[in-house]
Amino acid sequence: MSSVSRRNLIRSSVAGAVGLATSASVISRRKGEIKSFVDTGKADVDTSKFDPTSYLTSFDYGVSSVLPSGQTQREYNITATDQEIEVAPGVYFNAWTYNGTVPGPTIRCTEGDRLKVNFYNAGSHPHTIHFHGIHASNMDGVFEPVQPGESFFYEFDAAPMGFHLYHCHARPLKRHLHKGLYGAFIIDPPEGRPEAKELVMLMNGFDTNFDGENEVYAVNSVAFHYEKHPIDIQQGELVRVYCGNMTEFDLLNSFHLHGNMFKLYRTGTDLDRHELTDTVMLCQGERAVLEFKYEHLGKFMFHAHQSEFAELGWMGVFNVKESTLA
Ligand SMILES: [Cu+2]
Repeated sequence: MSSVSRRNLIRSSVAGAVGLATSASVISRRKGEIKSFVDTGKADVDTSKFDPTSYLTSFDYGVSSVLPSGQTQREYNITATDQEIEVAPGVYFNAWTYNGTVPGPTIRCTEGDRLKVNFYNAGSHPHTIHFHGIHASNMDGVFEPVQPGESFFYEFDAAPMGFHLYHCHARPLKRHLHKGLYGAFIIDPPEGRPEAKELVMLMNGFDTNFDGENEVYAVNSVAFHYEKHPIDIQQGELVRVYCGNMTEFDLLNSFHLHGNMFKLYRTGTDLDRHELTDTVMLCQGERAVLEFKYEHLGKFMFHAHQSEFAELGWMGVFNVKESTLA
């Protein structure tokens, strides 16, 4: 039995003193690790290398041009590299990255745009880029592993509108994903979405001691970053979160919002149909667009509703301030 299924068996064992005792020891061991990673003596990660706050609102629209047909073309350059990243102050992880960061750049375009992606593999293992969405089989990034030192050129028309992902599809998939080869892929509807403060949040985790489980959880890679650096929003302002789950090893992750409810648009592929809730559970690779406005001022938490993940780093705060909007 793999460690993953064993772990989930432990978690799902509802009754029995043996099961409960095992769960408790797993959690307390991991709580010890939280303490050690919080107490490395370093106040914060080096945000000159990766700043989760600026990542929230950084969108890569590529180099755009207009084709003779009138279609917009967007060209992106993506390079895979082996790179050490800091997932909590003083806690480092040997990642594999797209363009040097985990997650990679947020690729953004409009439905119907022609996308050209120049992929170069400067890493030490074969990689690919598999985009979610509709495209030809030979552009799917699964059958042509790109060897170190080699390139591949992906070309397709962006469809359908929604919140998608891209990630490496080389085998073993679990390893290539967990190492950090993924990013957000937003295809805007041709008519756009209503004006909002837009934030990208990819939920992820890191196995820092190679035991096949995550020791650190986060949104956008750095444990507790948005608790330490709350995200300012304005009272009454429409906020749109593109929330995706790229956590490996754990089958589910979740987003829970305090003091409010959000409109949940699953996969962001429908502008009208939504559900009103304060918690969404997402499987690996699943994503959603969340929209909300805050009525009350002050600090409000958002975090995984799996308490263990929240305590191991997946915890943030929105700071709602008086509106300066007209
Ligand atoms: Cu890979």
